[in-house]
Amino acid sequence: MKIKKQTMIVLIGICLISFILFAGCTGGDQSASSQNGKIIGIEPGAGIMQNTEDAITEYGLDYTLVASSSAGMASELTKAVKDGKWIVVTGWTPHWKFARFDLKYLDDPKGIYGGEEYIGALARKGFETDNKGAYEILSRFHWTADDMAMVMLAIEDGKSAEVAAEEYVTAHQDQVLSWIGDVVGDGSLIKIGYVLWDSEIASTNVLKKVYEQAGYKTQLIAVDAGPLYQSVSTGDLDCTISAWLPQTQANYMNKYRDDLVEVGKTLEGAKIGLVVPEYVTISSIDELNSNKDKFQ
Ligand code: PBE
Repeated sequence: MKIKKQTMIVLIGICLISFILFAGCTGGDQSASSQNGKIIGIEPGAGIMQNTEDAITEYGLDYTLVASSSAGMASELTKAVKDGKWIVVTGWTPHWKFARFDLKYLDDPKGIYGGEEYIGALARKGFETDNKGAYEILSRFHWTADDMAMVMLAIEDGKSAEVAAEEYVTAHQDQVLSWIGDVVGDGSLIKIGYVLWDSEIASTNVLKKVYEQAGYKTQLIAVDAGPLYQSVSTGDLDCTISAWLPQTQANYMNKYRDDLVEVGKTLEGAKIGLVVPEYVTISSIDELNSNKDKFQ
C-alpha cells in the first residue's frame, strides 16, 4: 500500500510536470506564431514615424515599429543586406542607401505616405525684415536630389559633413552664386536648425557654407523635428531647411503654420515610405501581414 501511494504521488508529479511543460511549449509556440513583425524606424519625432503608425493602423499591420535613429536604421539595413535577410525600414529619398544597395519602396495603395514630397525652407516671423539678405539667400536655395546625393555620399564615404559641404560649394560656384545673388552679408549670426537625418546633415552644412561665403556667421543647432518647428515659431531659430512637406511633417506644420514663414521649396521630388531590399519578394504594404514571420 505504502509503495502504491508513493508510486501514485510520483505518477501525479510526472503528469503535472508534463502538463506544465506541454502547456509551456504550446504557449511558446502560440506566441512565436502570433509575434509581430518588425519595421525598423528612426527617432520617434520624425514625420515618417507618425506616418508609419498611421500605416500600421490603416492597413491593420501585425507589426511593431521599432524606434532607432537615422544612423541606427542604416546600420540595421546594412547588416540585413549583408546576410541576405528580409528587413523593412522607414525610408526616404534622397538618401545614399539607394546608391549603396538595391532597394525598393513597397506600394502604398492607401496613400498613407503621400505622393511627391518637397523639402521646404522655413523661417521665423521677422527674419525677412531683420535680415533681408539672409532671407533672400534662403528663398533662392534650390537644388536637385542628385546634387544632395553627392554631398550625402561623400559623407557616407567617410568625409566630415563640413568638408563634404565645402567641396560641394567649391565645385558648384555658379549655383552658389545664383543663390547669393548680390547679397553682401553684414557679419550677423544666422541660427540654422536641423535634424540629424543624413539628407539634412548634407543640405544644412551646404547652406552654412553658402551663408559664410556671402559674409554671415552661422550656428548650426541640431534638434528633433518637434522642437525644430517650435523653435522657429518662437524665434529662437532663424531658419531651417529640414521641412518635409506636404505629408511627412503635416502634423507639425498644422500646429505651427500660423507662427512661422514658409519661405519656399529647396528640393522637389522627395519621397518617403516603407523600403525593403530588392530580393524581398513582396511589392506592397498589403503583403506584409502574410509574410510577418520573415520580418521578425
Ligand atoms: N525623414 C527624412 C524626415 C524628413 C527627412 C523622412 C526621416 C521625417 O520627418 O520623417
